[in-house]
Amino acid sequence: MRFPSEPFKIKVVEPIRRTTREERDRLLREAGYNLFHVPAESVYVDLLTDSGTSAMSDNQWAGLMLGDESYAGSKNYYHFEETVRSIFGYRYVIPTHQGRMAENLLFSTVVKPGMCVPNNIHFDTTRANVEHQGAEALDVVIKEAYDPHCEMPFKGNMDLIRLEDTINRVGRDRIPLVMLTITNNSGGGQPVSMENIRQTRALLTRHGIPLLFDACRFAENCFFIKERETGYADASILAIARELFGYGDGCTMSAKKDGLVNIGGFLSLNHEQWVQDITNMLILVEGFPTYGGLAGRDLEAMARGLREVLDEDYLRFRIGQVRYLGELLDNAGVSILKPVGGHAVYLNAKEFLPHLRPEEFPAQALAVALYREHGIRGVEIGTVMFGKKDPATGRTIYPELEMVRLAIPRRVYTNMQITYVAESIIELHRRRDAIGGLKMTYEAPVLRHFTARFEELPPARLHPV
Ligand code: PM9
Repeated sequence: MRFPSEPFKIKVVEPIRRTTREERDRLLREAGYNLFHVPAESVYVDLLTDSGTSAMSDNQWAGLMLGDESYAGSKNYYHFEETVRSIFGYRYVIPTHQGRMAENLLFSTVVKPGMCVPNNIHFDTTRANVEHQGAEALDVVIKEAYDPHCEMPFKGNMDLIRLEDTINRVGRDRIPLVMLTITNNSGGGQPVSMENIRQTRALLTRHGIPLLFDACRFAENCFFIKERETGYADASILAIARELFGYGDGCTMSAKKDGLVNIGGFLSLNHEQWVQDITNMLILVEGFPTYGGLAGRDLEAMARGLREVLDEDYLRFRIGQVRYLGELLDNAGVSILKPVGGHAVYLNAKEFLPHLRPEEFPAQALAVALYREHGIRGVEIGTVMFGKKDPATGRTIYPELEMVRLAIPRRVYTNMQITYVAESIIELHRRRDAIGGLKMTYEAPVLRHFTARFEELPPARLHPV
């Protein structure tokens, strides 16, 4: 079946409140046109993120009741540790309350000012944590990743020629590690192939540089390998994951994605000295190494979620649901980033709103219009999130892609709700000429998208549907 139906039935429901256009218009004004500041209760379909928004299974909820809240040596930690080791294969397992803490602990331990950390594309928290150490966060993805129309099966791949040039230019001593983000969130949730991972490993072995994975969406990446890469059609997701992680020296993980939990993360590594230093820091900022900022019950839910996410029926539905939304939009002539990625559909705002200039934040304007007209919340992944000021000229350097990401929470929305999203966007697309741009009136020095404020520029009003 091309779009598999839900491989679960619904046991508990959470009512959604419908709002009026007038109410959403007021909420937008109060939020400074920043959708992070709109109350979730006033959103009909919330596609802001797939992070921490999963519906847990009955098995995970049952696991919560088995939480052992001992300060040290909780039995849930041992279950969690054994689960992570059996999937990822690294020796040490360090729980953290979410992914960015894993990044912070890693980079504050191994990255020094003036160093450089290459990645296919850094996610925003990863980039910010590298830069916070006074180091350069360098994106070395293949150039096709920046072409929204280029259909390639593994558009998240590392550009190996550029990576080798970077190592030769920067010097091995200034590169403490290389990362691969699977799937590549900032490039559209695109997977990295096993072949590319193998070659990245071989290159780094020649230079004596460790390879780490940003593993947030590892199961989705493994499913794409099974679907698209020769030789893997009959392999289990677990076997693919074991091979993939076997090419690395460790990983950071936000379990809020493919851990199928609402909070949690971890670091898993082989490097003993790093682990010792990270553990000392963990005790200072998160907690004892057998809970790392989480409750025992959270560790149990994470252990169970990491097993469930390997289920092929689940992954087939998951990837199929995202693809379903992408194909409805594509067939209606709405420009999206192609091919459709693992966790989200990305609207190409430059082509959706060709009448807006880059400095009018087209993707943010599109996200605002989608919420105002239809109660759907997406997130800007473009100039607001990744635009930078050139320190020499003060001018904005615009990112290559200007997109609105519609991230689908795992096991949360029915295909009918996804159809509603598609129809709403197609309707908005028909009347896109009436969407005006935005002017930024406040920005924070780092991760500005979370707190930025805007004013609307005319023409700002669409007529009610
Ligand atoms: N990603 C996302 O929505 C949540 C934060 S921004 C709304 O995509 C990668 C590839 C991520 C990621 C979070 C993190 C950080 C690291 N790497 O949010 O700290 O996509 O658990 O993880 C978000 P935490």
